[in-house]
Amino acid sequence: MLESVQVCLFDAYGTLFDVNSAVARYSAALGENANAVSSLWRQHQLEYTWTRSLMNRYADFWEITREALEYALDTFGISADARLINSLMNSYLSLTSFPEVDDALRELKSLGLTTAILSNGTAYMLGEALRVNDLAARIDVCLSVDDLKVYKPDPRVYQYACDRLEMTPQQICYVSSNAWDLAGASSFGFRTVRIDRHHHKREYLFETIHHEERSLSAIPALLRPHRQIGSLL
Ligand code: LAC
Repeated sequence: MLESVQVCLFDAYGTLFDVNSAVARYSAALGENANAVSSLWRQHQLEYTWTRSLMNRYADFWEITREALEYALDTFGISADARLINSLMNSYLSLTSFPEVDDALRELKSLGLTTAILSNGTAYMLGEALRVNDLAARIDVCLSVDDLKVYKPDPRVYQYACDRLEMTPQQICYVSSNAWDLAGASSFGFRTVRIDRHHHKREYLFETIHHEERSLSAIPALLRPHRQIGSLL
C-alpha cells in the first residue's frame, strides 16, 4: 500500500510534540491534579475544534487552546491568575518533541521523501514548536487549517494538503497518534500510519489503518523498500 508514497505528512500535537509537556513544567504550581488538568485541557481543546467547526464559528487554535485551559483550571478549582495562564500558554508554544522525531525525520528526508505537517495549530504555534525543538530544517512544508478556517477531520482539510503538496491522496502517507484524525485521513484516502505510544485500544474500526507502530522510528523502514525499488526503475 505504501509503494506510491512521496510525502510523509504528520499531525503535530500528540504525534510530533508531547502535549503533556506544557503542564509537566508547572506541576508544582498545579499540584496533585496536574496530570488531570493536562488531560482535560487537551480533551476540551479538541472538543472545541469539532463543535466550532460544526457550528461554523471558527476561532483559531491559539484562542481555543486558551479557552480549554481556562475551563480545565476552573474545573479543578485552581485559581487561574493571568500569570499562570500566560505561563502555561507560553509553555504550549514550546512543547517538547518526542525523542525519536529528529532522527526519524532526518532518515525520511534522506530517502528522498518530502516531509510535511498538517495541523490544527496556527502557523505561529507550529513555527515556534519547530524552532524550539530545532526541527525547522527537517520539515519541508508546514500547513495549518488556519488557512481554511475549519478543523480536522473535515475532508476539506485533507484535500487542502493534496492541493498544496500537489499530490494525490495515494501519494501521501499520513502519520498521527490521534484516532479521530487518522479516521478522517483514511476516510479521505490517504495511506495511514497510526502511532500508538500509549497502548490505546483501536477505535473507528470501520476505517482501514495501513500500519500501526509504537513510535516514528519505525516509519523509515516501512518506506525504504519502496524507495529502493523506485530508484531502480
Ligand atoms: C493537530 C492536533 C489535532 O496537530 O493534534 O492538528
